[in-house]
Amino acid sequence: MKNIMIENREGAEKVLLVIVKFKKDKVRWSIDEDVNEMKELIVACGGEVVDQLTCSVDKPTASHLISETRVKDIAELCHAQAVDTVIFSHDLKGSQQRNLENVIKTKIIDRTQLILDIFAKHASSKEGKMQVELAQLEYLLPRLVGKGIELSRLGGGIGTLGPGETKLEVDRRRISQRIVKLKRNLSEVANQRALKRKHRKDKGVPAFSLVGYTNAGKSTLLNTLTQAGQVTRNGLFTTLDSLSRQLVLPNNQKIILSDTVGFMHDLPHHLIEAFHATLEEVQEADVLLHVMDVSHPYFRHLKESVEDVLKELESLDKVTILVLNKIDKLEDREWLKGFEKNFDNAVCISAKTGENIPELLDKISEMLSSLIVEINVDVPISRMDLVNLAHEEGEVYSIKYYAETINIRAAVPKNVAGRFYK
Ligand SMILES: Nc1nc2c(ncn2[C@@H]2O[C@H](COP(=O)(O)OP(=O)(O)OP(=O)(O)O)[C@@H](O)[C@H]2O)c(=O)[nH]1
Ligand SMILES: [Mg+2]
Repeated sequence: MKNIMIENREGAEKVLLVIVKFKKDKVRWSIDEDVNEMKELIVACGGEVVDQLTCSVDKPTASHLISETRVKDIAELCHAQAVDTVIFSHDLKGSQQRNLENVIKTKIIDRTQLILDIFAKHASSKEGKMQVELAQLEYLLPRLVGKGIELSRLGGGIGTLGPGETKLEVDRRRISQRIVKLKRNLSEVANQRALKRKHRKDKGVPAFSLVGYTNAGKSTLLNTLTQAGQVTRNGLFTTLDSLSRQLVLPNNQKIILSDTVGFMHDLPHHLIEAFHATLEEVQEADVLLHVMDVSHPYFRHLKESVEDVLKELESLDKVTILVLNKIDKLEDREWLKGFEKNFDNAVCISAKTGENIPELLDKISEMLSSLIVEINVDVPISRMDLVNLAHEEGEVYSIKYYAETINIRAAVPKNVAGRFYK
């Protein structure tokens, strides 16, 4: 699908940033944090913020989200600064976006559109492109409904089907069909991934998944540990696809390490849904490596946002190693020791310089041994299902059949061990 968001013209597009804050919201993000992140997103889209304005909203209005006075302020600023695009830090309904455009006479974009635009720019694999297109179309579809009202007016009075509406219905049908096709193709991709994971599981190779806020250094760490050659860059949402590599630990144990798309606070819901196939790597992982950029001024908030996304993926309870990355950028490291002590499994590293990587590898080995338990158990002769379970989930040392019992000796994942003792 054509890139529907900011188009990169010659020179940067002049942007007016509108930060929307709801008075009664108990938000953990300060205005500065919102401004900084929105600016990074805008830069990633090829825009340049020429001015900014904060709208403190008591009650959002159905028509424009913000008050009419503020809409006028924005229109004046746009005129004075020859702004090309106004970008809202809060999502807008289709009707609000159109109403704002009618008054302000400038292109209006919301945060979700901005994020979708970056994703569209960075998607390179077939799967990545399909996932982005799905998210874009799902964003677009409900917004076309509003346009229908407008276009049908052009068509004439009650009962007349205007040409605009006919075209709109065709567009809507085409988009809906395309969504169905993309979902079907993506579910095939998900099946292929599931099959690959099953092969790995059959071989008993544990899966570790790198997760974290965008730009935390996940891909850099994958490269340092496995020479994967993953693209890394100082910017938001560099990686969109999941990439898995084998890592052999110093004690010769093998694991699979996967890199994936970075998270962000208030990530649009249908983006998470569209990236279902990619994010399944996280959901299916045995252990998560949560990579944090500790040189980021608000890294504690970023950690909470990552945990929000993990919760949405039902993966917050997974065994997790907290990887406190970019320590080479810190002048003072004393406070970090205190922070590290708050967690059972935290390791301070620099993925870039390689500092403390051996400690991280030790931690990975340690987690690995805590995931597996050895069992030596007698089960009733009728319980062949448990023999199968031992073969499927673990490493079988011996199976001995007696008159009424079966003796199973095996190493199995901790989370299934209990089933043998019921
Ligand atoms: N100084 C320093 N820079 C680092 C370190 N790790 C990563 N970086 C830099 O941080 C930037 C982001 O790194 P990436 O590895 O692309 O980050 P990511 O988490 O994969 O980001 P996304 O793919 O966007 O989610 C790059 O410029 C890296 O060179 C580190 O330990 N120290
Ligand atoms: Mg990356």
